[in-house]
Order: sequence, then C-alpha cells, then structure tokens
Amino acid sequence: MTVPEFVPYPDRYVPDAPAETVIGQFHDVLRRRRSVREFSDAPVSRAVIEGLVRVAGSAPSGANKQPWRFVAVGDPELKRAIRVAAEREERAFYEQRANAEWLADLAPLGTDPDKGFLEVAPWLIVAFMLLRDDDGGQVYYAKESIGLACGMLLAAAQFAGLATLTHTPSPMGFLRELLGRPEHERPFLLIPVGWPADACRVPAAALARKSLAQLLVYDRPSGRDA
Ligand code: IYR
Repeated sequence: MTVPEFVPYPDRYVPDAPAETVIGQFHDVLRRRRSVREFSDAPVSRAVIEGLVRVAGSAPSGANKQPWRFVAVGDPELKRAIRVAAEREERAFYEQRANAEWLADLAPLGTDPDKGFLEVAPWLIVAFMLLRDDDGGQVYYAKESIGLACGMLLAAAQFAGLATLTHTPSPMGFLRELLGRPEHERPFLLIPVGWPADACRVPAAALARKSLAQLLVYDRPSGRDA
C-alpha cells in the first residue's frame, strides 16, 4: 500500500472570538429558522442557488464519495408538473397511507395535500442521493452523508435570510422521472427555496424545542473535565 500524501491543514478557520461567543451567535441565527410553506414569488438569483449548493457540497461524506446531486428547478412548467405529481402522492398519504398516530402528529402543523408552495417558491432544489458514484463505484453512508449536506444547505439559506422547507412527498420516485435523472440517483429531499411571503405565518406548535436537559446527557458530573 502506498502511503497517501498529507499536507499541513490549509486555510484553517480560526474565529476572532471565543467558541462560546461564536456558537451563541450561530445559534441565534439558526434557532430562528422555520419551515415555511408560504413563499414570496420574488426571484432568487442563480448565484444564491450556486452558493447554497457549494455549501452543501462541502459536507463530509463516507470515504469522500460525495454521494449527492442537486437539481435546481426554476422553470414554471416543471414546477407545476412537480406540484401535480406531489399532490397526487400527498392525497394518497392523507387519505389512505398515513395511520392515525401520524395524522394526529401532523395536525398541529396544519399541513394538507395542497402544495401550492411548489409553484410559488422561485426554486425547488431536489437533492438526489447517489446509490453508486457516477463511474459505478461504491458509496458509503450515503444517507448520513446527504443528510449532512442538506442540513448545511438549510443552515446557509437561513444565514442568508432565505426560507426553506424540507418536503418529502412519499414516494418520491416521480422526481427522478420528471427530472430525467439516471437510475443510480434516488430522490432524497425536495427543498423549496425563496423569500418568505410578507404575510408568512408558521404554526405556533412548531416553535417548541426540546430543552438542553432533554437534548444533552453528560457522561459524568461537571468539574471533572480536563
Ligand atoms: N409529506 C406530507 C406529510 C408530512 C409529513 C411530515 I413527517 C411532516 O413533518 C410534514 C408533513 C406533507 O408534506 O404534507
């Protein structure tokens, strides 16, 4: 086995304030993100979409295989076709597929099969997970990897004041067909991107977050850290 080349960590980011401070600032931006279903139709530039996808593409991935592709849909007719197909699946979900517990969990969010936002938002970014890389090689931890990439994309959008939604019409196979993607690409997440509508409202129930006591468990009491 040849020894791989290592280089000094290039261009390492060092913040100019203590970690507690910058994390607090980051949290203050991200905690104000809401999943939005009422978008403005105001345009978002390609430069913005490209920036978001560059951020996503900077995510870590299994063996650095980067098992993702992002398709940005801005064409009104294609958005309409996606809406029609998504609403067909969503109607089946709400009327037949979802069990009572799932429907009860969704009730506070006020969601329904009408997905008008798929036409209103200026862009739909469809994240595809690669089941094989483009030259047929294996990929690893693809779900984890693309999940991280999408999380980073959502964070970048929030940082820019843009609204996003993580929409998962189920099943999503129609996206591969409508967008003409090859067999080794599987739709993972449909992310409408735009500015929130001026009169945008969000469900009050979605504001609640688990407390730190619910989120975090330490291995030992404080005072014993190195
Ligand atoms: N896909 C449906 C239902 C839905 C499911 C979950 I889990 C949500 O957090 C929200 C909605 C829809 O988009 O309406």
